[in-house]
Amino acid sequence: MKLAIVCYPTFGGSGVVATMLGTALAQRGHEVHFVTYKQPVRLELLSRNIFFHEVNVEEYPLFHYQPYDLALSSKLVNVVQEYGIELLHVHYAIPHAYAGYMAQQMLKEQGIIIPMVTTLHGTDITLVGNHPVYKPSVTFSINNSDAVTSVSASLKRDTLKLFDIKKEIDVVPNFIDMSLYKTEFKDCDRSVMAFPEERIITHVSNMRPVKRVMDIIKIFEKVQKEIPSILIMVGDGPERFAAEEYANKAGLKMKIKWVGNSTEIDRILCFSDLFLLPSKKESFGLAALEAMANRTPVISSNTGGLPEVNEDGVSGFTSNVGDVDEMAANAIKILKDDQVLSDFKNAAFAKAEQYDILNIIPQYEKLYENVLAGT
Ligand code: GMT
Repeated sequence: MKLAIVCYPTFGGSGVVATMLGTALAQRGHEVHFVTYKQPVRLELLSRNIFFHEVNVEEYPLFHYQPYDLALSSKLVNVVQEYGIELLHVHYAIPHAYAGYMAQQMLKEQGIIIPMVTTLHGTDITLVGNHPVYKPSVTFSINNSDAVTSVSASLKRDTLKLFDIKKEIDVVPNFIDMSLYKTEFKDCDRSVMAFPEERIITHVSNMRPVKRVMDIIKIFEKVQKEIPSILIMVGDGPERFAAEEYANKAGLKMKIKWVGNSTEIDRILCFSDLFLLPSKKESFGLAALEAMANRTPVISSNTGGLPEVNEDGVSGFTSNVGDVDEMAANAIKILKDDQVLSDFKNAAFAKAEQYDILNIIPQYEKLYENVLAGT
């Protein structure tokens, strides 16, 4: 099959999932064309079956906002015509589903019928898409997709609650390539970061308000009073400055390492003992799954799709959003005893295995076949 994948090329989860999906499909013999404004951060182009098409937006002084969705739909039309693409798979509704729909209409005029699958990732529904300035367009593009998927059952419920949806939504959960985590030898040398007696606690995110970065610092502040530990903060974003300032004032400067946007996430997670994700909202929590695949238990909030991924009392613990005291108490429960920690690590890994890419890719392939059969 020849398909075009539209996604955000950044560190965000939706772009990472789209990249992993496209890469796996290419390995299974499909021809995959990524269409986006920059090469996706995790995309390795060296494959016979992977293509990347950059969307360029010409700047013009008249425009206060450059029309990316127009440039994207035009690019899609060109790529479909030039490479004989059979299907569009757009990740993140805004503006990708809208641009995809426009491309479909333009192609129809030339007698080319091409189906579009839209995958909803979370903030395109709960935070951004739901805003009145976007809502009619998001509703329209979801209802006019040939198939719609959501990355968790929780996100499906939210979509049906917040929008007037007439289309069936299939839940196809996010996934991880477990073969990468099953190798016998792994360089998890923790001595580069911590002393032997210290536990390593980690957080990875874009540090936007929805991640509640201050809660992370407050949880760690309590934990480190009971357990010798360090906190590694991976990523960057608007909440970092205030959180760093608070941490420094609380005397935690030497115990927290802010490493910024790292390309060594798996290496860091591999030597971590605990992962913190106390988000206000999370449709899935891919970062938690990546931690679990690295045998790192998770302390998270119980919002959105997080309880589907992080099983309370098994792969870690879930608590109400903002319940820093309970999250810290649960973190201490996991970290204070070697055997308990080891049990949680094994359980986190076992839970991650449910989301192995091998179980999920066939679901997408089946969906593509159904959609193509319907056109
Ligand atoms: O919130 C982020 O970290 C980025 C955002 C995105 O759009 O890439 O992540 C969303 O999609 C991910 C992949 O499906 C999910 O794992 C995240 O939970 C979801 N974020 C939110 O719902 C806040």
